[in-house]
Amino acid sequence: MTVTVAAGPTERALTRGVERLLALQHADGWWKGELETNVTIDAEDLFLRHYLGILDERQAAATARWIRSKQRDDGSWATFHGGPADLSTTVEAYLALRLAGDPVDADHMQRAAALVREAGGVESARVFTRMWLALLDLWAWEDVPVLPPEQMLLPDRAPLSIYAFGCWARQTIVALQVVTALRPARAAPFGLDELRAGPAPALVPRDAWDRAFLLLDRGLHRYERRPVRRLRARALRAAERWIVDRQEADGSWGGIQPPWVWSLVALRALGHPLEHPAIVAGLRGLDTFTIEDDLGRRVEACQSPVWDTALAVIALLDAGLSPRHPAVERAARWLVGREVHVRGDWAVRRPTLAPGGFPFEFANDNYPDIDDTAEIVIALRRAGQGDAAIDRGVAWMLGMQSKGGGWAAFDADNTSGLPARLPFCDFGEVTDPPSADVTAHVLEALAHEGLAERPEAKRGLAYLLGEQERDGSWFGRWGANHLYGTGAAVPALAAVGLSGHESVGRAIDWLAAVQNEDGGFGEDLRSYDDAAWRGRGASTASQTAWALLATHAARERGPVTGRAVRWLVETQRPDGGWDEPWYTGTGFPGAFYINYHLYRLIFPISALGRHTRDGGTP
Ligand code: R04
Repeated sequence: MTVTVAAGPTERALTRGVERLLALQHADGWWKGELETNVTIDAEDLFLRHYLGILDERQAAATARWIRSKQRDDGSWATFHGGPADLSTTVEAYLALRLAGDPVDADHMQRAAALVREAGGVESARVFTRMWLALLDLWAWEDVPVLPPEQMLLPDRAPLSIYAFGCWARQTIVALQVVTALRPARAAPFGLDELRAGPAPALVPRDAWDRAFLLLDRGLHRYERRPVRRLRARALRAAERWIVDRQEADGSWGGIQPPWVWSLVALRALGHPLEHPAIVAGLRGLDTFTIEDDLGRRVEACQSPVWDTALAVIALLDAGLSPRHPAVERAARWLVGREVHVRGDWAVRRPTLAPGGFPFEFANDNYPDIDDTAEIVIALRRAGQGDAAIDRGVAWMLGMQSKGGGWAAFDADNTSGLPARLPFCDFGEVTDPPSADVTAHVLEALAHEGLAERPEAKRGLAYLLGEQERDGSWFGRWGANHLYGTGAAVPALAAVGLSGHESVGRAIDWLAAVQNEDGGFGEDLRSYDDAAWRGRGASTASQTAWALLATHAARERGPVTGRAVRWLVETQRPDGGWDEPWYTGTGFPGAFYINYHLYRLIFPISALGRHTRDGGTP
């Protein structure tokens, strides 16, 4: 029963938060917070435009302003707020500023260049960075790993077929097959000698696989000098068709920047003019991912409208809004219309499964996201809309379960260990294995649908319990980090009736042990590399809310909960929102992080809503 107490501070905070969220809804029913990542995305936008010959001085200046505003005191750039110097990011930011006209002898440029040299020079930058340099004729294509387009001719289920890679890597690889085969370049109007530090130490193979793949790369480099002409031509045609077939309605590829910009480079390198419809649509789409305000010009690496909207609907219902509230109705109706009715790449592993998933972005028919589908099933059921879409979404999720019982983001059984061993793959995850956070969301959705007794749910539960760490927490693959995993897993366990399970008790003990002095919760991104940082870091609104989702599900009403609620109430801004410069979203652990600008509002509303509606907080 909902207990309505006289509006105390918690209720007032909740109301203010809800009002702010309602004010941010788009007229069509959706929400979309800025998806902030790092300046490589902005730098690469300038590289792309330089290569295509469409770099506009005004755009370059506005982007340069943004990039300069993110420079650290030591002259470097990081990949997230408060993060350490990152060599590849600094190289790309520096070169983008050079393209925009910043002089080599400017103080901020000299500090950046010195830092690059100290950190090993361009020679030690990641493969992607060196490929961009090659496109600007600042690096030899010979000195990047080879990605032969002949890979397209492998059977779909072959060990190193493109379908052995996660969809984000797959789409980038097909574009890069074309690019590394054709070796296009448009010279930058400057050199980069000031960034060199001498040859990078040769890679030392650690085992037989490393040796095998280094030999393969050497062999491929030799093959590249005299490819079999007819085979090469056929492979390039296959790659081109694959790329053109996968462009989305908004002009993107997969709704994410890396395959998008490299696909545009590939199409141009194949000889298509800028007027080619795919290039026109691609460039126009990029404009819709570009934000320009007084802070400068920047490009979103991805957009999260479907994800944000599903989570916002859940939050508003948690806060006590009626499913018939017009904002909820409009949002739910918009969500129903986002269902994907066609097969995507996922069908390679599940050829007989009917479509029924939902994407993360406005347009991504080829790669619906299992995580989004789970949250939408929950949101729509609670909002009382889209029965048929819910059923298809559930059937699709059930069919996308991986062999081990877990669920991944975009594919089933995408777990090969081979892709990560290629010399090309030196950045981020390249496969899409199941994770605890996605599995927890699916399990919660299945339980919500009354399907907790289905064999798929039982196997999902076993997977999830098996993923619990010895300290009682769960790893967060797509959110930072053990607070995100635990904030997903405990509500899922509660949904299947296990709120009193010893595993939940251990999770709550872990939360109690990592709670900050100030009552909030925070987890530094260093936790991905160093277990000492698990659950530790400056308190943030979203991470405090995740902890509260767990304590709520565990029916823990003691001081841990009370202090965390108080932290949220006391740190709320007068406008109903929260500040959150810290990144709490994860693209690739250890490599690519995301600040989802609505997380700081949506998750506190869910947490405060659930806690106040269940009888108030201690
Ligand atoms: C939050 C959970 C929903 N779902 C994950 C979706 C995340 C959407 O945001 C991104 C996805 C991305 N993928 N790949 C990249 C990427 C960036 C995002 C990516 C980034 C850099 C490079 C290559 C790929 F912001 Br380089 C899938 C589970």
